[in-house]
Amino acid sequence: MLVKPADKPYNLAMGGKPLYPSVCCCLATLLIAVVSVHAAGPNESVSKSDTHQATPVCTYNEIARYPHDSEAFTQGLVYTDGVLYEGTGLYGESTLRRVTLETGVLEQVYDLPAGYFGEGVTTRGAELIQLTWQGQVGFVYVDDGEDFIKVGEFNYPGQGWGLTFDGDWLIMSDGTSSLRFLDPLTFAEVSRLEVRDDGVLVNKLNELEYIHGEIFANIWYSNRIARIDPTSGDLIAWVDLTGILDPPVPGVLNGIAYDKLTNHLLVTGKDWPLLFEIELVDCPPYLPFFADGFESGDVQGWSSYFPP
Ligand SMILES: [Ca+2]
Repeated sequence: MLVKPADKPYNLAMGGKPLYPSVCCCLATLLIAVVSVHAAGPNESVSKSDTHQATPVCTYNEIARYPHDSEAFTQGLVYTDGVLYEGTGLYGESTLRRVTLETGVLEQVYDLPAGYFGEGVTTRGAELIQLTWQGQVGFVYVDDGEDFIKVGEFNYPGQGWGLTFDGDWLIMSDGTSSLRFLDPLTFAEVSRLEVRDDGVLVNKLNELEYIHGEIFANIWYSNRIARIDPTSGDLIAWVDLTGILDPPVPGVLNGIAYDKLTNHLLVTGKDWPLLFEIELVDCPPYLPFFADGFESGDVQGWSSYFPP
C-alpha cells in the first residue's frame, strides 16, 4: 500500500525517509540560527571557536511568483534555455515533466514505473537525467518536443537524491554530507566531496544546482540553501528562504533552478502551490575564478559527445 504524505507524516511503511519536518525540528533549527553567530548545518551541533568568522547568510528579493502544481512532490528542478523541467517523487506518482514557467501548465509528462521513486533531475546537453531514491538506477531521456523518450539507464550504489551537471561531471547527493562526482559518459563515480560549514559536516544535502561555479544545495527539512565551493566543499554562504511560502504547507523546500540570463533563481517545494523567481541580496559574490558564464545544463568538455 502506498502512503501519501497527507496520510502519514512518515512513510515508515516504505522504510522511507520522513516526509515532513516536526515542529521540534523547525524550532531547533530556528534556535540555532538565533543563538549562534556561526550559522551551521540545521542538523549539526555547533562547537566552534569564537575566532571563526560566521558564515554569511544571504537573503532574497522576490521578483515574481508563478503557479506550481500543488500535487507535484518536487524532487528535481532545472531551467535550460528557457525551458523548465521538473522531476517528482512518490511511488506510483513519480514523473518527469516539462512545465510552462509563467502558468505552471504541464506541457509534457512522463510517468515512471510505479516501483520507482523519482529524485533529482538535470540536463546534459540535449539529454535529461533523472535519479531514483532507492532504486539504484538513473534514467536518461531526450525531449523531442512531444514526448520524453527514454534512451538509457545506469546504476549506482546507495540512494539517489539531488543531481546537477557542471559541464564536466554530474554531481549527485545521496542524503549525507557527501557529493559524488560522476563521469557523464559512463556514470562511474570519480570522486567525492565532503561539505562542511566552518569545519562541521552539513548533512542531508538534497536538490542541487550548479550556479556560477558553485554548487547550491537544498538542505532537507530546512528553509536554507547551501552555497558550496566545489573544490574544497566549504560553505561560501547560506541562503535563507524562511517565510517565502506564506502560508506554508507541510511539504518542504526542494527545488532550485537558475536562469542565467537574468541571474535569478527559481525555487519551489514539495506540493507547493507556488514557484518563486528570486534574486539573492546581502550575499558574498560568486567565486571569482569562474567567469565564463557556464551553468548547469550547458555542455562544456563533452560537446563533441552530446551535440546541442
Ligand atoms: Ca536543480
